[in-house]
Amino acid sequence: MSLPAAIPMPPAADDPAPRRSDFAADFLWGCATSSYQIEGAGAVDGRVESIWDRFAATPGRIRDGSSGAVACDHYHRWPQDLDLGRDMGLNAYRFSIAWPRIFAGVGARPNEKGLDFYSRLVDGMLERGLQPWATLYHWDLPQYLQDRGGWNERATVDAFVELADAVTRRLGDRVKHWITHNEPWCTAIIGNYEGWHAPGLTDLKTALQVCHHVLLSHGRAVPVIRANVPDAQVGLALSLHPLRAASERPEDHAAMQRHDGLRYRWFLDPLYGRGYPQATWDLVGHSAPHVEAGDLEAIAAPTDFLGVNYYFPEVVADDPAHQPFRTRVLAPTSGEITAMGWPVEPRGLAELLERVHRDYAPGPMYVTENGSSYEDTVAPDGAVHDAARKRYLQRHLAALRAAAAAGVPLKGYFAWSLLDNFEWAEGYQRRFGLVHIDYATQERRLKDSGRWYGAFLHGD
Ligand code: IFM
Repeated sequence: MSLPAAIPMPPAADDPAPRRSDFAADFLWGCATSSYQIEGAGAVDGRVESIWDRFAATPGRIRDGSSGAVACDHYHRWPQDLDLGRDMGLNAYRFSIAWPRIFAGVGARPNEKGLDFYSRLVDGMLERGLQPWATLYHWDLPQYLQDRGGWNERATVDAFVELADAVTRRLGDRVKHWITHNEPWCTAIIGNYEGWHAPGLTDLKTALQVCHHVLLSHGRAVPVIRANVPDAQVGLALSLHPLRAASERPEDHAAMQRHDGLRYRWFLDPLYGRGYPQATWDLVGHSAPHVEAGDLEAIAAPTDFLGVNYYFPEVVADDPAHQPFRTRVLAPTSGEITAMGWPVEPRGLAELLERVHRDYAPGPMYVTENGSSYEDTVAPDGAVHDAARKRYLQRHLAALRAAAAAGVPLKGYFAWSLLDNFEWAEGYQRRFGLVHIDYATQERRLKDSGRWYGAFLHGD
């Protein structure tokens, strides 16, 4: 397992500007979004409460006290949003299914109005030449399932398989690309151990059981999707970071290895048939998940691609105060950062993709998210001159080209995100879109970064 040794890479001299022709002619170019972050229409057409509605309604959970109740009103304005994607020159669009729109309760029949919405949306994509990429779970668990224990309960695995079945039966004639889960790390660890995402729990044992059930639900959904969609391409999207040790000290190197065990191998090892990494299993002790016979085989169901979401490298230090991992991820103290406080390191993208390819050979790989948040303003000329985001995008596409040249079987790239949207615990204060949203008027405005992406896609 090839974890590179330590410390930040030196800033690279600028790579030549990327051109579309640097990539294969059939390369997919998309933008990604997720249901809760953009749809709004919280109580329309039979949608029920999600854990994010409940979390957002809890004082102090969301930085600006907001919620996804209205968001970008994409539920009603999707034709305009898809037009923007088409005009930019995208040939793919990644969206997610809101589970609370599909099942209103345990034992309920699928909600036809919810399915109809996604059916219309998919037709809209196909009419505009956008290949639909559907994610089945991007964090908006129905609250009624959380009330029964959420992902900590094995029954939620069955409920997810039922969701996968209902949705792929309805959309599988037109949607061929399926992502079971987006970023299981966030579902499990941020939501149940770090606690700053819904449902807001802070218990390691719960988080690792949630993680196991999320991975199991992925593996159990794969054959169901294949049965309903014979020509399906199925995978999942992981959020991953290249790691750096905070210093040359052996303690920091060891901390980086321990962090790697949880952040990277805890997910990828079982997905690619190696079971949970023993060192991490031993480290977590009684917090290790309950695993039943056959679970690991199910999790390792063969997939057609791996989605990688990349934002930034993590710098890890030894921290004896943080048991059992004794690790701390450090905030950057120098260098370029985004409004999220995340370091900008395009080369990290190539490094990460090369490592995953080398370690697991997952087959075709897609960058299923990559993007940046900046404090955008509308200039007097009516435009959003987001030069930093444009540069971020250019430099990451140059890194993508480098990874492809190094032999990574890259097949596509999805910028996060098409629209500014509800950035979870940060509310609307953090903007990631290539399209600016004026939340007071719902006016859409293509930013300079979106214009650049369009020019890149329309160029040679
Ligand atoms: O907005 C999120 C998205 O929902 C999941 N990946 C990271 C993005 C930026 O934080």
